[in-house]
Amino acid sequence: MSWTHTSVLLCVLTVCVMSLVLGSEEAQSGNECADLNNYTFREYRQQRGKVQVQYLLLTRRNMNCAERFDHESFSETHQPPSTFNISRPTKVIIHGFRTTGSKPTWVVENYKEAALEISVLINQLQKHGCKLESFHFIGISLGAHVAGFVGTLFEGKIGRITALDAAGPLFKGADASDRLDPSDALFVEAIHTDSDYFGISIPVGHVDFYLNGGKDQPGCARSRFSSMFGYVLCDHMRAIYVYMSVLNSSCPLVGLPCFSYEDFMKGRCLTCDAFNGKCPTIGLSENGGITISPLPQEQKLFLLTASSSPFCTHQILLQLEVSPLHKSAEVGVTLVNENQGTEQRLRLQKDTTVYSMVLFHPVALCEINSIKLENTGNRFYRQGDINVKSVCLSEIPSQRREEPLCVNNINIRHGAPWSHDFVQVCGFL
Ligand SMILES: [Ca+2]
Ligand SMILES: [Ca+2]
Repeated sequence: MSWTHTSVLLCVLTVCVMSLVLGSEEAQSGNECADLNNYTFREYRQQRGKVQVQYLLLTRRNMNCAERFDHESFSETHQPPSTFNISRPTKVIIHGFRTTGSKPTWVVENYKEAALEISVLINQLQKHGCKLESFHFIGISLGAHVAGFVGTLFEGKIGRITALDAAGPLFKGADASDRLDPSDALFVEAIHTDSDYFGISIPVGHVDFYLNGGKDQPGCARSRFSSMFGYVLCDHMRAIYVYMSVLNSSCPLVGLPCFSYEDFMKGRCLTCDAFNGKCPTIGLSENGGITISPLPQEQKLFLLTASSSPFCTHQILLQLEVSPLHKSAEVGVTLVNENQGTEQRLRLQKDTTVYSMVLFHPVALCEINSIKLENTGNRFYRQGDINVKSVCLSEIPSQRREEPLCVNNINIRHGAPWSHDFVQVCGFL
């Protein structure tokens, strides 16, 4: 499947269907590859607001050359496209907002109309023998709610909906029947990456993955002076890039159940006991790898990701115990492996002596060569020594049989960083 930045953003009123077909016929030999028409607002007005749903078919026989089709292609009097194999699962990818940045309220107005059109097609495919549970809708932004409404029309019997940063504005306060929710498919999963702007903040699936808290993503610009993509769309589009990367890569992205991102970052959610020890994963595993029954509803899951593909990172719990301080302080914690170090800061308060915090690092804990602690202090007054009774590291999700890596009784002076080398070998699993 060739998903590119532009193809993902092309046209809101476009539905792209990919059927995983291994047919024997050659696909559209001699024909030009079909592409989506990207209507302008003026063209849309000229059509008097009529929704134009376009369908492109991609199969393993024509992975890079889409075939256009319409409702007629699957009507009783027509033979379906030769590359379409009803016995194979079908992925329906529904696009989201336009790329122009203009507010596409005309699309929001018509999302149910688009869903109705798609439901006609699904009905026709059913008549050809396709099973409802074999459909997997992947909805991008507004497309997630279109998929949800298609699901409503089929009473939640379609197989799966994956929401890639489901649209937030106008949907957060909507009734569950007017937006994506867990009742729309047998399994609904949502990936949240821009819930403070274009995306939705409330959980809308059986499980909801909040990447880096779900609001802002690492590597995305925070300045208004950066490009349109960097500032406006980067967080929102990250869900798509992460999903594409997971489909192509070998490293898993697993979510940990937790009440809030704050609790997660404070190390209060370390296991997947609620899932019988098997953390839900982003990707194509059946039910996200969840084996418990019944499925949870609107379960929030948290994970940290890197800023670029393949986005995987290791989550490491830092536990720190210090002697009581006279003033608040700050510690810089750097984890180092062969060629990279990651530094994160921890604020220490006068009245607290025990801290825990989730750190991220590109490699597993067993590959980390050293830890460095720095008394980063305060520029405006002289920072006293920090007496660290113990500093411990452990991998998240927790492996019960693994003891944390600890160093005890350290004194860190301002301006004199302390570091410790680990001698360790990664175990064989
Ligand atoms: Ca719904
Ligand atoms: Ca954001």
